[in-house]
Amino acid sequence: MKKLLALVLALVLVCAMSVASAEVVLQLAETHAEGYPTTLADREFARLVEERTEGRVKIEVYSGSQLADGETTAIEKLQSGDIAFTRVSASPVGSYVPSINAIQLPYLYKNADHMWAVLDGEIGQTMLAGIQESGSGLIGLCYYEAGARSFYITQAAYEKANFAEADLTGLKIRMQNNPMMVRMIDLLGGTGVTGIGANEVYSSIQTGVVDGAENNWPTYQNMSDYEAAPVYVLDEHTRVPEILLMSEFVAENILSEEDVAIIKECAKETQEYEKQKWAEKEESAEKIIRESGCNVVELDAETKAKYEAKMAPLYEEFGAAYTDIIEGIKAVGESF
Ligand code: BDP
Repeated sequence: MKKLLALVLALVLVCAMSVASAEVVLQLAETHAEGYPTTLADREFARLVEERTEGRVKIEVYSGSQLADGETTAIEKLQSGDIAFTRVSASPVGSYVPSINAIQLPYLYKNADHMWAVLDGEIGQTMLAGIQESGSGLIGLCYYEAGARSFYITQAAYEKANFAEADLTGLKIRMQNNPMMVRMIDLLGGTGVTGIGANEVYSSIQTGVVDGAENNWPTYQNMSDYEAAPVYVLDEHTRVPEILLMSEFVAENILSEEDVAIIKECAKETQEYEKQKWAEKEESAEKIIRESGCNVVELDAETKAKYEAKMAPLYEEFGAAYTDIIEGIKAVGESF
């Protein structure tokens, strides 16, 4: 009898051990193509996780919006647990976690270093933790660099509006899925159009659904948007970081606490890697665009101040609940 009991116990133990070491395969949804800085970082993240969990957790990276049609869809698939990870812009996250809007208001940062001092500091880390605490079903793992965003339009649209006066009257501009970003265009006199994925902007401009969009140098170049909308007006209205997100459902129901901790640590480590890849890509994208004969319109400080003044109501409309955070961000900027 004792022998039988020992055998059963041993069997249970072996089963438990094989369950604990069973391999879990998870998916990561990425909008950008292979080779783009965020995709490279996703792959580095997957590599680190597999290595550190000794093969228990494998992450498959699906680039080019293969897994989800648009970042909003990807976020929703994380909430339901259909997808474990996604790398998205902070902008669509703001629709689910409004506090995230406080770190992407227009003309909030003096430069990239100022933004990183905030994101790596107490404010940024509190905001990242707030993604889960808000009950969104999402876990913020880390931030990635995404430069400054500026408007790009067709030549006809450029002539129709008055960019020197921050007046976009009559223009339809594709914006990210975030009410704050749509309101931004309202304030300039134009119309914000949402529901168009970053990978659909090129065709939407070509078919006249919109007159243009706004983005950083790498996306403007990588998505070939500069061929459809060759005027790039460098107003640099926002610095919107990227965020690597994890599904809370997956973290709580599929993975061990130990592996979730490893995943969080690996994600943080890829931040510097992405920033390095970003710097290289930003430089090469700018070169390609300038050499292509695009009309790159530089704005002086006085003109940029006109954009800033027109967009200022967003601080009241979307940032009123976060004035302490916003003041904290400005305070960090004093040393930059
Ligand atoms: C790019 C972001 C990407 C967004 C895109 C957009 O890297 O995540 O999908 O902007 O405008 O800069 O939607």
